Amino acid sequence: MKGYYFITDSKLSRAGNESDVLSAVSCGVRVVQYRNKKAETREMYQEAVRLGEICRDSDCIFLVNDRIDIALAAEADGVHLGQSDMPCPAARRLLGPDKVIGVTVHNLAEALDAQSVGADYLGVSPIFQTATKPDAGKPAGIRLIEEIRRVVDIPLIAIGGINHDNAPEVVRAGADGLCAISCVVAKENVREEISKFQEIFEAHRREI
Ligand code: 3NM
Repeated sequence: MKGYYFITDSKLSRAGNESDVLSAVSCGVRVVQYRNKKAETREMYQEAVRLGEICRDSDCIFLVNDRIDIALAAEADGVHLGQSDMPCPAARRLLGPDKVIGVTVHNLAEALDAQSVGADYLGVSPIFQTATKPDAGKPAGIRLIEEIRRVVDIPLIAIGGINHDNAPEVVRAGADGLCAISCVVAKENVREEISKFQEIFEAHRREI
């Protein structure tokens, strides 16, 4: 779970989720998260099946945000859970030992807890101010990545207000991956934006 981590956003996307995911896998993205807070269950299921097929064809991990039922029905590789979603141990009982479970954390205590209950990776957020998720809360800054990095072994994916200018400091702080939504899907050339993030990641990554 290294490098740029892709999350869909149908509200911000210019080209649509399917086109965006095709662009992401064509750039070599290794993880795609299907996040859709608005769609009805039927639409979500159908879209998850289609996006999952695209990812499977490219050996890319396909995760569903929040909806364990959709992840199971669409045979996704796992889920990403927020702090108000299903608790990780309950999700693990439903999904079994082999599925990937990511958990969003906002502080060190949440990070230690998520690791101890079996999360496979952490979303660390929000690093900077973001308009994409209005209820994201106060930006934590890169210090939160450094702080969590010192005590947690599982991969850390940084999210929230990340752009090409601030991405280097995020990677240098110890993030294993980084995600930017508005700076990618709302832009004209999604591939170009992702490739720039991948270049930044390779230039600044630190081996741990
Ligand atoms: N989760 P952008 S912030 C999906 O803080 C999401 O948990 C967040 O979008 C959190 O890259 C966020 O446009 C949106 O700031 C990030």
